[in-house]
Amino acid sequence: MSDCLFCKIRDGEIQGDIVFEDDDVLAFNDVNPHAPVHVLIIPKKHISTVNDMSAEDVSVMGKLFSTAKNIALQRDVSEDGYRLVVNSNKQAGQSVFHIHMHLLGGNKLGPMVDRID
Ligand code: DGP
Repeated sequence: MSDCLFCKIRDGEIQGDIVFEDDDVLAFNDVNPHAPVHVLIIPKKHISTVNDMSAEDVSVMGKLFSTAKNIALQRDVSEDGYRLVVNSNKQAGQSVFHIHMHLLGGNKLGPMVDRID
């Protein structure tokens, strides 16, 4: 059994508020939303970080973007705008080590990162 939280949501061992699923991709609402729309989009395949991607994973990463586009349309944030974020490793704030794309929208978002001088 996997220790990965998002693999457990994928496998139904932990309940997820799923908004989209196909053979390769799963999307569910973030448990701790930072915006009115905050959806996490993951490859079903366990890949820990962007650093762990291989050539065969390129197409599923493209599917994360097309899924984000479709969900943004469904949730009516396409026109006003939304943000897609993939944190990679600890210093970037990654806390769950299964690649996930954050889709954030529904209000005006602040600066993407604190300015570092
Ligand atoms: P990151 O910091 O980029 O690794 O984002 C991880 C996100 O995962 C964070 O926004 C909170 C969310 N999260 C953590 N645990 C759960 C959970 O059990 N269910 C759901 N739906 N989201 C979770």
